[in-house]
Amino acid sequence: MTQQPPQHKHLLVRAALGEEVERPPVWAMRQAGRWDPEFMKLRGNLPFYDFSENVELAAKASLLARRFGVDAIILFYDITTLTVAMRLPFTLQPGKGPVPASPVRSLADVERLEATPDPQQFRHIIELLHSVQNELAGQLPIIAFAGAPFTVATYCIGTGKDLNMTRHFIKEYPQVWERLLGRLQEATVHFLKTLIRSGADVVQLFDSWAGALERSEYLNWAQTHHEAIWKQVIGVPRILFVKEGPYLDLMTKSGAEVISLGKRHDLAAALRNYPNLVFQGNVSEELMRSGTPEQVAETTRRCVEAGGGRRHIVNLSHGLDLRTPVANFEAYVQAVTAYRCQPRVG
Ligand code: 1CP
Repeated sequence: MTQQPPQHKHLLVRAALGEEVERPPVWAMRQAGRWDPEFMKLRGNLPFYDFSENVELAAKASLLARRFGVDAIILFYDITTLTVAMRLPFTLQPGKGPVPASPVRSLADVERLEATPDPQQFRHIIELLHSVQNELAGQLPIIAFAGAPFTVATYCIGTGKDLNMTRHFIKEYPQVWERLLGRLQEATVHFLKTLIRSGADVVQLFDSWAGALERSEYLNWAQTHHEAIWKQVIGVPRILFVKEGPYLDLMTKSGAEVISLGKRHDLAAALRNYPNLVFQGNVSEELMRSGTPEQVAETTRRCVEAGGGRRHIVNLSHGLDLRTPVANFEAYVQAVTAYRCQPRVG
């Protein structure tokens, strides 16, 4: 699955492949972001896309979490970075998130989106990957990611996490919606394959808002696309994240080898019920925001115990809240890096 000899495989990659490890690896979704005072200094007043398209700044932002001792670096860009490369520009609006310059409304709008944009269009991401790779010199694996078609489509039509508005749009423009999902699927495959070829060690698909769908909607708008993407995007460990995804039976059939769990899930039960899969999660980001470092350390240790040391990547249920104290993030990482698995007997 990887070109490196086994002794050089990163801890996170070994865990993602279900191999024996000395302790589970740890990182956090949104580890590179506004919760970190060092990030805020770096960010200054630059608009989001200007910041993330600046390779030097984006590389520094990606690498900030290294000082805490995490086991992976996620590249600093956004799920809308790909749609910008497809020629749908966005601006980031405070309190709203990414807003398209001109929301998709018609088949012609969909046709205008480039399904396989020339990698020149996202050259800054490839350069970012290379720059982070140079800086890391093989010390840590690099996670590249994409939004899944459903979640990215909600931003393209301008509804974001407002599911009622999204359903309203789909009722009004069913054909536009279907074509948009198809086009995003194609672009996502192209984008992730390019990043794997450029050296990404792991990829994660974020379908953040699909967890709120009814089962039949999930099957049509999320599951179909996860399966199609994972059939084509191969060669490195793949992680699927659906925020509080209720359909674990479907998530585990997507083709990803790692499934990210939320607070609704029981980690130990998932490991028992799906012996061929690896699970990521599921420390509470609410506790990370509001608890003491001691409480965070204790909860994290319980999560590591529930994982049993193998087939487990420690992470949060969702991303870090921007009010998370630095001392809590330190306590979270240290609780994992201090842990040692009991050697197996026999
Ligand atoms: O002002 C700022 O700095 C903007 C905040 C921000 C950041 C730090 C945005 C805007 N995007 C990012 C980077 C980002 N986005 C990363 C890389 C950094 C890291 O993980 O450490 C990643 C993985 C994302 C992914 C992303 N963007 C998701 C999926 C993950 C999730 O949190 O569910 C989603 C839904 C987005 C959309 C988005 N981008 C930004 C905002 C404010 C939003 C809306 C989020 C919301 O409404 O909750």
